[in-house]
Amino acid sequence: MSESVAPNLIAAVDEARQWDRLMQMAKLGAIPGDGVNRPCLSPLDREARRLLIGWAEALGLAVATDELGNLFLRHEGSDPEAAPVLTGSHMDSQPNGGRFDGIWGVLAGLEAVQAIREAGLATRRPIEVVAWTNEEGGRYAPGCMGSMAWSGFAKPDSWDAVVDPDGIPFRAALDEHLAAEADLPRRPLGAYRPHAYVEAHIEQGPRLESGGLDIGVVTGIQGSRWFLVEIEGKTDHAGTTPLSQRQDAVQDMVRAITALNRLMQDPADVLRFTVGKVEVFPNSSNTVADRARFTIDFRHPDKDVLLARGAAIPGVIQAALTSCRATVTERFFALPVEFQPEVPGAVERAALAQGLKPLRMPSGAFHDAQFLVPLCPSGMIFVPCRDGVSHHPSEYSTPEQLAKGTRVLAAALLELAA
Ligand code: HGY
Ligand code: MN
Ligand code: MN
Ligand code: MN
Repeated sequence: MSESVAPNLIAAVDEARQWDRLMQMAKLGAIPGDGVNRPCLSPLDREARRLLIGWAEALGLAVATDELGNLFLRHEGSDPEAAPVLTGSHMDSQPNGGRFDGIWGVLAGLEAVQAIREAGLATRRPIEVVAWTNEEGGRYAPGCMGSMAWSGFAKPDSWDAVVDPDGIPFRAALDEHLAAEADLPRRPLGAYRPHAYVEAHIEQGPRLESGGLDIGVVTGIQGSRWFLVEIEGKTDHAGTTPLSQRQDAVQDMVRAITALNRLMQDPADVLRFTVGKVEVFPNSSNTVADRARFTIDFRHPDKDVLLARGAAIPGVIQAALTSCRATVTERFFALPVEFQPEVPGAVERAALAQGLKPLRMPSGAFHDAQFLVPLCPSGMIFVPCRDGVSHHPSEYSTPEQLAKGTRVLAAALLELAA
């Protein structure tokens, strides 16, 4: 496509329609403070999917799902045999999440396709909008299950026994989900190799807003590793058991986390290390805990650091314990990725052609796009979010910021689907 963008395409992207859809979605799992809690594979998730399917079918898009519950909305091109251009993100949220993380990328794809159709612009390639299953990894670890299974990066049966906080195994939740959506056409997992993949997402950081910039042209995504650490001691009465005779799982958990903090020292402040979830059993003020469990979320843009520091985690934990035993299980491992030049190029051209201010930047958050890189040219579009906040009810982007992102997405899709 030429440097200028089809003006009728820009006009066809409807800011109010997109915002209205977002606010309708925000009601499904609404929590105080304008937040959302919409776990993957839940009745709320299915209600949101039915709402999306309704909009897609009204547009004349073909709807299909697959054995992992990934949802595809297909805009036909003049050459139905051509490899589709794929866009989308996820609809599941954090437990204390916001109204934009993930869902905007899915609705931006829908809005971009609707604008292309309403502007009467034909594409040679089909365009498919996808909602990936379980990107957040909140209910079931790891995250990005849908895109990892679809791209062949991971085998779904390796997650069958993973349980959610209520003890429901992943496989049971998925089977229930598939039964509830048995009316939808179902594709085999990993149906095709896309021509390209573009994911629109809020930045989840402060750079665009603080720089007064409109569009993040995402160049790559840092690496992530998740571990679950289970510490086993011996339960005892808090008033009668001498300290010298205790196998206190909480005390040893504290020692282990303190030792990990030393391992994760980084003067450059590039490394990210989070213990976000801690569970204690029996969790009683006057009983010495016999079990403690905590999660590790470790991230770094450099593969060697990710490998070296990650490999050291189990040994550092074992060395820190004084009386308990620890089991360390790795639950997610995504290497850093650099996006191939085609998609960032298309995104940057679309932003400049619309007189917007783009910034080439890496992503600190992981995304489904990470797992499309081995399959096809992939990339992402970021828009600013208020104070860079995400994974919190106060997460916010303005209707105008989101519409600018969708206009760039629409133009990039039009170029890639030519
Ligand atoms: O955790 C992440 O990076 C993503 O927002 N789920
Ligand atoms: Mn997300
Ligand atoms: Mn997220
Ligand atoms: Mn994502």
